[in-house]
Amino acid sequence: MFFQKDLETMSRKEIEELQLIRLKRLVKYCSDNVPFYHDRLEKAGVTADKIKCLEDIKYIPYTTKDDIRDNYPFGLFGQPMKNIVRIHASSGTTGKPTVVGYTKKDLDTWSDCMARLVMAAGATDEDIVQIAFGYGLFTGALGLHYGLEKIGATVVPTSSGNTEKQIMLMQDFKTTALVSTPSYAQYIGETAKDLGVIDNIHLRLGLLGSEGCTESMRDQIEKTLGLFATDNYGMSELMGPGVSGECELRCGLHINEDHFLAEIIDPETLEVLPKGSQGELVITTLTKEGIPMLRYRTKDISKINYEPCKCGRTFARMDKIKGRSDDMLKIRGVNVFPSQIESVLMKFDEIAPHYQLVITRSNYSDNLEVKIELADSSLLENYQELENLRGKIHHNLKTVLGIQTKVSLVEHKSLERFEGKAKRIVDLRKYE
Ligand code: DLL
Repeated sequence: MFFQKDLETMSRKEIEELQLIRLKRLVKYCSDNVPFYHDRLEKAGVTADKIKCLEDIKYIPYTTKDDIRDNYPFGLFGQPMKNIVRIHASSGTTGKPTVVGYTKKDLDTWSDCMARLVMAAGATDEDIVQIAFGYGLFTGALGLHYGLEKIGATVVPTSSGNTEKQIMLMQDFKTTALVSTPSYAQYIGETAKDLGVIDNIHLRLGLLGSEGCTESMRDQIEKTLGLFATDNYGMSELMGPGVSGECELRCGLHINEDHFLAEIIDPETLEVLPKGSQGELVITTLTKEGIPMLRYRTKDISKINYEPCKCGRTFARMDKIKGRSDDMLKIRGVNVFPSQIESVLMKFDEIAPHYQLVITRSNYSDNLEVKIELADSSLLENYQELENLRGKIHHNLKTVLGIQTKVSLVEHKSLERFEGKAKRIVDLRKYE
């Protein structure tokens, strides 16, 4: 089933012609409306006229998360605030979040993109869909919410958490589709089993995303919940979910190429790689007004197949995300950068600049332990002071990361030292 069949089945030539027109228009838009881009493009000698074919995109400088941070909060917006109708945010690399804004037209485009992907996955207007992504600054819930409403599905905005109630409503409403992270879907499944109500669950479809999911984890989720699950990819800086998603054939995630121009680059040399290579995904948002992105470095590793899909869609398909070219972690669906943690820790004189992040998984949920070395072990002798310090660090980490952590203060010089690049992350999660 298609939402916008004429667009989703354009020939490669038509897609590329449309992308070129939009790319040229975008370069002018960015130069005219965003001082940051104006200066960058001028310095690089790029004008819309210089872009004669899609390959000429190589003249445009990359944009990174740091550029958004340096222009916090609204500096990269392409429209005055009176035209911005929605704000979302995700984790920044230090204390401040990465903020994005949408115009009315952006919200329309977003729901169209989402509507295409949920229909490609098999959702219909007969579905009753429980959205178990957190509503709020995170883009996941509202992105799917609007897309599903657009196709006429019945949306139940349960948000994340409160699992038993989630399961009760699932039975009472005869919910047919679940929107969540793979790990939350797995947890819901296990809880329903433990409660002895798994046979009363009527789910047939899982629209999963926002974090990695191996095929074996997906198998497990499908078996437990008795549904068919697709993978959906996106990021706040680009729009949120709606960038790409699997169709029912599940052989790659269709990129909404009329709105997103994708490239694959070598994250070390920053060279554009030949079609079909694996590398870092770079995306240019071709139509976004609120916060347009020129060649945004996603840091996600994937590759792209440009062959038309047997489902009839011609939009290129990206592989499931293979990893990251930076050290960002997804913990309980939330992006966590070690640099955010470091920025909190460095404010405390009582601790040494040595820490370790240990990530484990229990009950289908991630746990983050932050082990921090004391600057002076004498503090260990004063329990009350130690607890006060632990409490303060815990509070500040919660404020910056938005998730709970376990803070462990350890003796001076007890953490490993490194001669080369420090290895501070110990990721013990097992998905298989
Ligand atoms: O996670 C947007 C989203 C919401 C996508 C709901 C799909 C469904 P952020 O919070 O900005 O946005 O996180 C973006 O999450 O750069 C990837 O590293 C990771 N990510 C997102 N989707 C997937 C996926 C949303 N399907 C970051 N598989 C991205 C693996 C994913 N990683």
